[in-house]
Amino acid sequence: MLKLPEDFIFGGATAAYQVEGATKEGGKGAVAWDDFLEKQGRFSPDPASDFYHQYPKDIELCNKFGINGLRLSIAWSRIFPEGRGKVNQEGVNYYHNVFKECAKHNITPFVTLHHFDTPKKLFDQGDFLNRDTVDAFIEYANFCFEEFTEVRYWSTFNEIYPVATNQYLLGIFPPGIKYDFTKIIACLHNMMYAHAKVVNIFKDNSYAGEIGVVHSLETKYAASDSKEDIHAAYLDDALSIRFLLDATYLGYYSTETIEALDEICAANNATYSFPESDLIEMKRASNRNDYLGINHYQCHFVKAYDGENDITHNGTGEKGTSVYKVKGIGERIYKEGISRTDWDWIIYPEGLYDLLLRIKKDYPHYNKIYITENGMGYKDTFEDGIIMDKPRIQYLKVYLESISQAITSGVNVKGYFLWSLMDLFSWSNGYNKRYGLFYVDFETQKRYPKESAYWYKMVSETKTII
Ligand code: BGP
Repeated sequence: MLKLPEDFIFGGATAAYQVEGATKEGGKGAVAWDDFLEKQGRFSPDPASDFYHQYPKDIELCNKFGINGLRLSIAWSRIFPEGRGKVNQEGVNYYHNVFKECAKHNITPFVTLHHFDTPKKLFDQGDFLNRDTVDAFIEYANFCFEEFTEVRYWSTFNEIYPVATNQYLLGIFPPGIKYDFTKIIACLHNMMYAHAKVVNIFKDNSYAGEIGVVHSLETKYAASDSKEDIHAAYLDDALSIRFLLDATYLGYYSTETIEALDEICAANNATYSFPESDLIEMKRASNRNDYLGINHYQCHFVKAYDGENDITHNGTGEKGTSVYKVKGIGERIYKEGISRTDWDWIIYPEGLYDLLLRIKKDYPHYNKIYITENGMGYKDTFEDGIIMDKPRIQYLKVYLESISQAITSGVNVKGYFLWSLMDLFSWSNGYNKRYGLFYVDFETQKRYPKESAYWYKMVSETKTII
């Protein structure tokens, strides 16, 4: 049986918009998602898990189930309803109360400043394609560092690559644009630049605590040994992994990254430019990240593809409906004998092990790593308050084992935040894709521990992956 270190954090992960609900309460300003979801008419972000009102209950549950870290995000528009300018004191007080509750139960909060929810006013002016948003984000971050001195762990952004691609490649996040690589690259770079600026401010002002960024990193493998498939996997990797890690840890884009970008841009009629002054700022930040947060759920097998762009997102849980073929990159395929979830997410824990080892090798000054999200979306069934979720336990077990093996191989992983603490609202899947350790009856807002919650408690108490 594999072990995890004594000081390992066993956390639960959430995000403001996915758990709080109360989107129009407490002086909160609008975000682009409010209108986008209303227009789609598939599901509403209210009540979500009603964390806005239920947080004392949820934080107490953490404590009862051996969870000693809570990953959460601050809703920018609760603090600055218009994105910048006037502060909403009610929002500020709310987060102080949440942190107070965490302290009461010995739970360490890991706080993300931006988890997909730019205030609408800034979003409508171009979101991170507009450098004004970068300036507003810096003001907001600075405000939080000054105000929430009880917080010790900060992350600037959650998942820059999915922000860029869900907004401008898949079109499943507002503003719902597809296949626009000029926008994708500008968004990736501007957010990485904003991250660097904020890290530099944090360090220059010697704020107490630690700062990092949370990247979604899903390992890419070639679908076969052919030269073409190996190249397709390299291109997919360059845009979704190497670009971000170069920006974070080198402060510039390596030759491999630039060559891949040029090839992708040529195929998609796209352009990019990275101002020299941005790279100077990024270089200064590249040695100052205290940690890297990794969200990892799956990996991809990539095969060469020369057709037109063709993407269908499986947002229903109907297995086999997902299509991902991208011009100038490749096609993501399923592999015989490798299982996947109903949402077509490939379960392949070796992918996490390989990723962790690669980071250690390619970016040796990464400092330390937290797995900030990992978990299994599943259609849980509820019978008289009993939720048996064996497939989830199996999923968590194999991924925790790969983390333990990576630690044995010398990677400094300090904690794990299971996505998600309780069932919550999923951006493009609504409420039937459940991830929680705690089942939420969304009508009554009652919480019920699943079988996995008892299992996780045991692992956290014994540090043994049973
Ligand atoms: C990550 C996001 C989370 C969460 C999770 C599961 O990308 O950071 O916010 O949504 O993925 O994704 P989904 O809800 O699409 O299954």
